[in-house]
Amino acid sequence: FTVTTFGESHGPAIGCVVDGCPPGLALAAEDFAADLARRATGRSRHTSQRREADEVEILSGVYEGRSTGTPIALLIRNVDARPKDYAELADTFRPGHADYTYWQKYGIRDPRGGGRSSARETTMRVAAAVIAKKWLAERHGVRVRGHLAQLGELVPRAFDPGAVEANPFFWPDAAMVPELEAYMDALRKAGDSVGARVTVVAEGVPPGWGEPVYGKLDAELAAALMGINAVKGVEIGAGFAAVAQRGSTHRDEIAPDGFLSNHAGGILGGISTGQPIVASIALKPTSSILRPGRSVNLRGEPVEVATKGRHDPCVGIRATPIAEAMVALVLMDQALRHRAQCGDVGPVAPRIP
Ligand code: EPS
Repeated sequence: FTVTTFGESHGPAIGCVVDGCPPGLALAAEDFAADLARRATGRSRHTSQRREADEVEILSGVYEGRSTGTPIALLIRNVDARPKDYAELADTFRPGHADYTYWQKYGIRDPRGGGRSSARETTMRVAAAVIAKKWLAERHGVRVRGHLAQLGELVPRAFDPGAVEANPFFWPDAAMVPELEAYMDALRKAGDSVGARVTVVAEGVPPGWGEPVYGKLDAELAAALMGINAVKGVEIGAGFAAVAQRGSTHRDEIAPDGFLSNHAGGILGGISTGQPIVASIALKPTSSILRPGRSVNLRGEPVEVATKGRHDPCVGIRATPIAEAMVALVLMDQALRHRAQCGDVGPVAPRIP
């Protein structure tokens, strides 16, 4: 199951090709709306104010409402691109942005909003993952859900799964939402940005998905999650907290009616245990900020860069559906690989619930 995306933030459209979807999956353009709206810009004052409809057109691979097994091409037209806003950026590099590395690599770049490096591209990952989420849910009862686990210094004081979709932050503690709003308002006024942590949990994954040496499930999740714009760290289960744990604590003891903890994050030896899969990402503060910063222009002369435009003061706020998407894409790929190699083998006794 592979996904390729194409398109630039201020080009005419963005799109993707999804290869390897099994035939027979019911799919319609409406299936994409909910997750795309969860990720979209302009849905609260705390994110980029660019107004994109993010309406999916299915160009191929679906006939009479069902996947045919052939490549599924999806297209979203950019309707609120403003390429002229980026004239100044063409001559310099935002500190902390991929502007500089794209230039060094290709010697040519599309400076309009970052072009290909803009988080606009993540729209198509979320769209592609709608297919994976649907197949995983229908075939295996797998549910992939994320939440914002830290915003700058703020950490949830309570965890209520029901609260997550009821606020624009995907925050699991409803009582703290006014605090987050005030925090973001102050940050925006200061022309600055902040980092965040997002956690994704995949429930219902059966034991046995993943490869033991190459293509470990956790390695593929880490690569996929690290491939999201602005991600600087990935943790599976206890992650870096494992450094200070004892083996007697970290190991997840097993009883006939279940594991007694989940420090492993649902993966042992690269293979799913049947427990919830838990992955977290650290997102850096947005580099496109109003606060002036030092840089150089194309001639190597010192300049000051202050990025205007419609940027997110915290990219992590919209990252929850993107992280879910990457987890779902990896899980679907691993599910199909498991089926291809092991067919009907497993789960075998003893089955730990
Ligand atoms: C982004 C910068 C802004 C955001 C964009 C992500 O866009 P532009 O490319 O116009 O500068 O609006 O987000 C989206 C357009 C989107 O759909 O997510 C960035 O620098 O990553």
